[in-house]
Amino acid sequence: MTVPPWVQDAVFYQIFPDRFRNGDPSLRPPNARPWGDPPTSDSFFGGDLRGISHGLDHICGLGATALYLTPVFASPSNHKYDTIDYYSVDPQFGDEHTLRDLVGEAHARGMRVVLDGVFNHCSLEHPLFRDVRTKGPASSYWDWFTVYGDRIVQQPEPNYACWGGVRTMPEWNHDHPEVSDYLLDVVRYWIRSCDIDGWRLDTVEYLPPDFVLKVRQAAKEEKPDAFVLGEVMGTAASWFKHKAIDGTMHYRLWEALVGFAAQGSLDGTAFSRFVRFMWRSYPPRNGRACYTLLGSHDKARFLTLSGGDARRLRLGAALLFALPGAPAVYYGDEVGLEGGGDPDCRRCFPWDTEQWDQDTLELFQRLITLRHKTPVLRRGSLTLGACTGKVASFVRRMEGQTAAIVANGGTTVVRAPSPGPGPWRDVLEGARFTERQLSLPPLGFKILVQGADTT
Ligand SMILES: [Ca+2]
Repeated sequence: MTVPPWVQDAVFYQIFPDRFRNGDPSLRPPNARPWGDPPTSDSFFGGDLRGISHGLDHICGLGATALYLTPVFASPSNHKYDTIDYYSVDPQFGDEHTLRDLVGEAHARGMRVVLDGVFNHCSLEHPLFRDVRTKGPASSYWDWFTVYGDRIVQQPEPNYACWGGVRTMPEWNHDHPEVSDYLLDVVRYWIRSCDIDGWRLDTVEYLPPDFVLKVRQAAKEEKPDAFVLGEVMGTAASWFKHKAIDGTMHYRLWEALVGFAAQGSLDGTAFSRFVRFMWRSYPPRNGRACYTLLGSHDKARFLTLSGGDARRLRLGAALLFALPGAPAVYYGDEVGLEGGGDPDCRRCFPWDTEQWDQDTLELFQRLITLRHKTPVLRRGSLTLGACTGKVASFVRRMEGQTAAIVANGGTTVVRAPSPGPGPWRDVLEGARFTERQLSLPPLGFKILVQGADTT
């Protein structure tokens, strides 16, 4: 199994396109809300693909090297997880040319672009499902869906397979060869037409593994180093065993980071042992290709889960960028954007820099720069240092370089053992470190490196 080598060196930036930036005011959803209003489950704000192009300076300035966009294809909703037409960019976002331009601009900056593939289900208004609704079993597409009866019934309960029982999201019948072919053609089409670099597969646990395997094969046939990232909420070990995906969205690590850094509910030992357990649960090539995150469109913002305490967000970020995986920044986290659960975690990006938490932004930039210039943080092994009380300690090793992070999840000053014999370089302080013990302020951390120079 070959996992694309670029992924282990990548830093992702996730964008919810309606909320990142309005780059083309002529593309305006009906009833668009003023930028920055509180989002609701059905509000639109007018962000678009041109806006993402305009935001590339900010994203590159942060140090991100890959974009993950939530769905961009034609759909009636603001989140676009209910597709109407897999072959059209949603007209509120732009068109195929705008997407091709965006990918081209990203590539020119050395960045990759991964799109969201929602292949489990479609919209109630997808033309093929409409055909089934209208014609019943006489429709040529009747077998493309799973209907329990001889006509479609939506109320009070849908009588057809639909995602999570949501009647507006009928599920494809992937066992039908024509359905599989239809969706696999979509996988190929956007790689060929816009040169995208991979697919994030929505709700992959609901898809037949054989179909997911075919998606991965189709993507690699079009582009050998295409990345196939699955949204697996539980453990992804069986998906890796079957070589169906390259990496997963690492929500299990996210839970641990929230527990240790945001909420203080996990102590240093429990947190670090869990992280090591997760790392050992996956083949290293897949572990390094896991999309590790502090936030996403499906979770309350890390800063909000931290009770608004930016020190906790920074502690989470330091761990995220020092641990294995392909770390991701959810748009706005880097400037201290807050938000509770969906839909509040999908607020508009604040382009007024007066609203930014500059200290947090600067730390994200420093951590990402450090990660890019320190190979051991991207490719090294993972072992535990001395973890006691609220202190977690991780050591990363590869030939010629060692790094360590010691993190204090508690709210008092602590002294902790050095992760190993020095001398080390304290890379955030820019100082030589030779002590046998180190002192950490409340919610503080230290990143130490020894071996090959990182400059
Ligand atoms: Ca717009």
